[in-house]
Amino acid sequence: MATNRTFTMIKPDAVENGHIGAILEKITAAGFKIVAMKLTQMTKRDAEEFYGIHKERPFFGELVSFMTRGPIVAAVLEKENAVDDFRTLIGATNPEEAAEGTIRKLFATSIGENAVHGSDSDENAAIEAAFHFAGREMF
Ligand code: 3AN
Repeated sequence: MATNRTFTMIKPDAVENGHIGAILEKITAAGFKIVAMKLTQMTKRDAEEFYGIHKERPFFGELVSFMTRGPIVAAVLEKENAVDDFRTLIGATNPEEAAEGTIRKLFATSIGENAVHGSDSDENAAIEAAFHFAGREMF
């Protein structure tokens, strides 16, 4: 059953480039309600666990060092059909392939440094939200 919730991170590149406010504006303008949010920094161990599914991929080391190099904004978002609608709003993994107006088209610089994360399933959204937030931090 759909939970109508998804998990996102504004990644270190977008935080460094001063895009937190503009990205949150796009997210809320698209009808998502923020039900949890914080500025935090992942440790190497956190990133290795969070991205464990990619550990055999050639870019894994690069991904872990990128995701730990500075703070991120972690958030849980609520909207009907949240997972799919948020993936549409952020656009393709590679910003060169992302549709016009999507967050990655506007703010990402490369396939590795692609500004935002969005969960790929309801199951992963719940796992990823619980990774970053205690129950009392989600509203
Ligand atoms: P998405 O974030 O669109 O779900 P995934 O799950 O395939 O994409 O990849 C997770 C993260 O790994 C991406 N957001 C990106 O930061 C990084 N990544 C994916 N493919 C590459 C690649 N070819 N080279 C470098 N980093 C990549």
